[in-house]
Amino acid sequence: MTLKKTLTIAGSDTSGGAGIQADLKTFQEHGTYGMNALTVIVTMDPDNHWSHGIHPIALDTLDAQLKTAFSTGIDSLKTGMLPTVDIIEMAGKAIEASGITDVVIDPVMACKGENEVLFPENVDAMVKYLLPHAKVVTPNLVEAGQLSGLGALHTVEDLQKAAEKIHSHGTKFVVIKGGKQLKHEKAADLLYDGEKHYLLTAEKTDTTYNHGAGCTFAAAITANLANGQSVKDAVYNAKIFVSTAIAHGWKLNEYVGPVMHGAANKFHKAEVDVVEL
Ligand code: PXL
Repeated sequence: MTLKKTLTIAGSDTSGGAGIQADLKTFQEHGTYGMNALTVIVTMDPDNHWSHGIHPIALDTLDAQLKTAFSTGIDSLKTGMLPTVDIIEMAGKAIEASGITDVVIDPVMACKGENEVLFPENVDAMVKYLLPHAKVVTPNLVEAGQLSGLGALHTVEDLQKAAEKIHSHGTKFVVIKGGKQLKHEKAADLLYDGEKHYLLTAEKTDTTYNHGAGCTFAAAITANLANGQSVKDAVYNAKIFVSTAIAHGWKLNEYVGPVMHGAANKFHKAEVDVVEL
């Protein structure tokens, strides 16, 4: 038996909820074979309120990993935290050279709870090196505001405008993760295919234990694409997967509560509605 091969080019979240850990757990839950090329190691300081340390991987080490992974014949891939302009450029050029089309770009700009966009110069590099090669790009509200140049986004109409701007950078589909921050009674995400806008909604879960939700959503889309789903089905099923993971979020320690990546295969699945706008 062979398995579909899914690759994440992303950072390590030592606390295990986000980053490559979220991606690999999610790939496993979808029955795909997960591989990774590590870009950065993120640590958390228990003596300083869990503040994050960012430790980028050397460029030649990333280059060697990309060579290893792509030599195996990847079915789909995602990117996550790419901490420097040089790393974004290297990842983008490797993706382009690979010719892989099922590419999900999760344009991570900051960790949840750390509000500042960490490296503003990375936004331009993502637009230049990553978005033209993306089938799907999955920004959250803050990231969509940055990539579109529209700044703070609050409403579904704001999301539609931002999605159209981001689409013009060359990506085929845009998924904006509105999540709980959006002014909407439900947890709503927007899918734009270049022509039509769709709103996907689920019940909001009243929890702060949602660390890793964004990575998990993008990884589930990536695995669903490897498994042959259309983008629309991949996004719909990924939303069910991540909404269920959030509903079963749990407390790791006094600072962080990760989603439960495997919840959708164990518990009752969350319900998701889709409407065309
Ligand atoms: O959730 C964003 C994220 C992505 N990737 C890594 C992270 C985080 C947040 O902690 O550590 C490696």
